[in-house]
Amino acid sequence: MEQHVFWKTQPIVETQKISESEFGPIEHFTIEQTKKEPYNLPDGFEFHTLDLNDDEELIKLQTFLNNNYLESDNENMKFAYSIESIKWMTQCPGYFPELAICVRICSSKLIIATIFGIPMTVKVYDKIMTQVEINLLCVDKLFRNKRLAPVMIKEVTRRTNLRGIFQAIYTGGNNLPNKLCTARYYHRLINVKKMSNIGFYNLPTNNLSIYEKLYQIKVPKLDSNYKIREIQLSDVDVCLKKLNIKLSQYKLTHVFDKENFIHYFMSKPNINYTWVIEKNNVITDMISFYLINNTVQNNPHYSEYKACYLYYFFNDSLDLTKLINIALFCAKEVKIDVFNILNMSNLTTIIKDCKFLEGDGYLNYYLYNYKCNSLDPNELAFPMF
Ligand code: MYA
Repeated sequence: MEQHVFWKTQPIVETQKISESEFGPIEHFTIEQTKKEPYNLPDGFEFHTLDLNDDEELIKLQTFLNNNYLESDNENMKFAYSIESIKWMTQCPGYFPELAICVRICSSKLIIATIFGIPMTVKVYDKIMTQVEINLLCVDKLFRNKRLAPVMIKEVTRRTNLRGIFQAIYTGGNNLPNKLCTARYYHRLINVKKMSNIGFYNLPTNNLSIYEKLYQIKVPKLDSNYKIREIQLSDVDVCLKKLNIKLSQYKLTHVFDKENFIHYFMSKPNINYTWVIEKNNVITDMISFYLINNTVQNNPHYSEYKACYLYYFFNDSLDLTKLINIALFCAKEVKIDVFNILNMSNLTTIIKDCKFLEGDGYLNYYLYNYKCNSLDPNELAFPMF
């Protein structure tokens, strides 16, 4: 912890083994003691709250993120969020407008840093609480390593505290002292030729047709009493109930209400998709995924690819392998090139049968101002954007 100049000042603890009676907030803050004015920024910079209903602001945000957020090590592949997917990620029902924060250069109004807090109901072990999920922390490449991130984090904390919320959940590829869980990425190639050609996954190019055959997506074989279809509004009550029952078995998960369920699970083309499986006209299984477009640079054949990430599911009837194979089939139908999962929620059991390849990326999960014991990925059902 000592080397973390910022984090050592924050209410976090290094992972340890404690008894369940000690789980809970690390510090007991109140709204009254929360600072009422924004944190100071270096001269020439200002905090600005982004108006997520203003298309011009959204375009500026999109440009900033797509130039500065996540990219491959060689910078050839970059996330390319659409405006609609940014809105979906950040504007859930009951979102707090003031947690869409950016730092701008005062004179030019150019965005040089962002951070977002999205309220959600989170279950940690057996406690259910309102937290914010922190996401899209990003500093312009030209302004990195200048200690701007700690100011962004402190400002989003201050604004969240003023809402009476004192805990947060966040993820990152980086190693911070209070790591709660580490999950690993696995990838299922769908468009083998494209993903190999752009260097997403290196396969022997002289034998590509063998791999194309190996990774061919097959039409799911189901008994005639099963039907696969996209979710409809009339499915919401039953799916919400079944999903929350399934999620209640995990030690770190999201608890959905109806409004949030509709927001996160009704399919929106090129953003997120949910399929349900009916057996004798009764919904028994559900699976969803969301999509992130990526740009590809320096490639003569391809300029983009579509990745999707497994989101939430329940399977009361089908085995998990069958359900994931259905998701792969549906993903191919909407032209996804690669299907990504994290090895949480017992998904390790399907990796081999569904032909997922081990990735080199890891995702660490963290809680802010809450102590509890670390988790095995199988105890977690918490996909994050
Ligand atoms: S994860 C996505 C993170 N974004 C990217 O990876 C995009 C590309 N990278 C960048 O834009 C920059 O490198 C970032 C850091 C912005 C990441 N989580 O300003 P600095 C600490 C937590 O000189 P920069 C996501 O969005 C670092 O350990 N801390 O660094 C979730 C060091 O502190 P210390 C981080 O490289 C974000 C200090 O900042 C992260 O210019 C959750 C260095 O600052 C990180 N990802 O900028 C945030 N990266 O010396 C926490 C660096 O102590 C939320 N640092 O080690 C906490 C809860 C808040 C709400 C609470 C409410 C109750």
